[in-house]
Amino acid sequence: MNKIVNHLPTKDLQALDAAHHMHPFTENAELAKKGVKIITAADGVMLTDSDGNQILDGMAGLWCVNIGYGRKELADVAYAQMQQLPYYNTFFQTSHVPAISLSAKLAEISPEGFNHTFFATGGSEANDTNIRMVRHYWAAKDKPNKKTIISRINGYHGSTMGGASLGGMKGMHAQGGLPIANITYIGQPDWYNEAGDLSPLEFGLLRAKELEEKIHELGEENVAAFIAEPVQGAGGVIVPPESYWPEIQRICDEYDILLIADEVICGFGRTGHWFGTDYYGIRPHIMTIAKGLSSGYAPIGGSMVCDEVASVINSAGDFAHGYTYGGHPVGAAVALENLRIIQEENLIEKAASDTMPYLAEKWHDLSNHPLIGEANMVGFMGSLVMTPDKSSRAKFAADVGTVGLIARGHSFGNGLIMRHVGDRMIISPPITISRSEIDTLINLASKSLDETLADIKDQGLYK
Ligand code: PXG
Repeated sequence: MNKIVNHLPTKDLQALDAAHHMHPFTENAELAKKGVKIITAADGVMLTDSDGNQILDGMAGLWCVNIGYGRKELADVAYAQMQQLPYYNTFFQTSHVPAISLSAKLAEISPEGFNHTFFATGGSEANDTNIRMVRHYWAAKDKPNKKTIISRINGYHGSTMGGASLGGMKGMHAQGGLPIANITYIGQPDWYNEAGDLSPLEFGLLRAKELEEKIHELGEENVAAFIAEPVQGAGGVIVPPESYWPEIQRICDEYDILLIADEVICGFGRTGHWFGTDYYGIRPHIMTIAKGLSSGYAPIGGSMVCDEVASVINSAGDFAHGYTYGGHPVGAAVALENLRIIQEENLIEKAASDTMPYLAEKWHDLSNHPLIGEANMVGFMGSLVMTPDKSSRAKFAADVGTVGLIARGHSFGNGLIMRHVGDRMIISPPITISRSEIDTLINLASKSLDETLADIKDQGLYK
């Protein structure tokens, strides 16, 4: 393999980064002082940094490198596609082979009735498409007032104006005058933090019924759609109680609104099925896809659209919407090869029958740790909720995220990428992670929790 190894020393790269590179979701000034961690290579589940350290990537990049790093087949198709047709678009009555083949492949692997895809370059753009598509759909059906989209507090749907508005992240709304008009929110099904004395089943129903109340409040004639992630990812791997999705489905069926499942993280094997909607038995009208679609090797995303919605949109004249790089030939070719590998190597079935239950058992054992109040795992999406008192599900007295940040520091220091969202620790490893790599992940996570506990006791935060 041709490895690119020659680069400047780490401190020079860090200085250049601090001088010229603005980072997303980062306190840039703080980072400039500390010096950024620079990843230079990766193989399987392991990253290499610019000092030659090996790090186990418990997050599959940003929840996306589902088949693991270093699959040369994907590089080969990208190279071949760039030589044959590096770019063409699908506007104005043209198309190209990779976009055609990928849309057909997606129709094959997706749930019954999903035979159409509108491409974008990532999840945010695809969710912007969804906002426009569902409003256009209702307008085409002579119901132009059906514009409002209901979403959830602490949901994540991207970072564009539309995506961030669909998301229910207060910190994002506070910057840039969001949300855009006609988007509104209901509560999230976070039993651990928000249920009080209710059982998970009671609380799941309660939170689902908020959708019905919101529809009544707004008037069904004004509601276009409800959007949600099957399992909230960026919100902290919040696994809804079992009662939640069936009740949401009942409400969506009963009222005349569209259901958008944001599969950007849950899709392409992460839950042990092709889609999170398969895991929960949900029947959406639109699915947002990105990330695992190409395992992150090239940027591509899209909206998978059910037959009924597609037929209305396709019969309503010109859908005045599209992105220069939507369904880019290189991204589409890479995605197709990624799906071929997932399918031919039975990666989802293998994980679901072996490594996923193996990790789940060990992950749940971590709830015996004095710091852990609850361990959640769906497929390969896991969270650990840290608490100073398991019996009362108490929060730490320090600001939310203080302990999470300490735990993340220990984890990175121990060579494991395990992230924090507030005081929850989260993982989402490549679906190809092996049993022995899982053992390593668990040992490093456990060691990091021990060190965190010792630290916060020292600092008087464990109360
Ligand atoms: N929907 C969901 C469910 C996502 O998780 C997007 C849409 C937006 O996709 P793009 O490709 O535009 O980023 C996402 C992205 C995190 C983190 O910190 C999560 C995402 C992106 C960046 C960071 O967990 N999810």
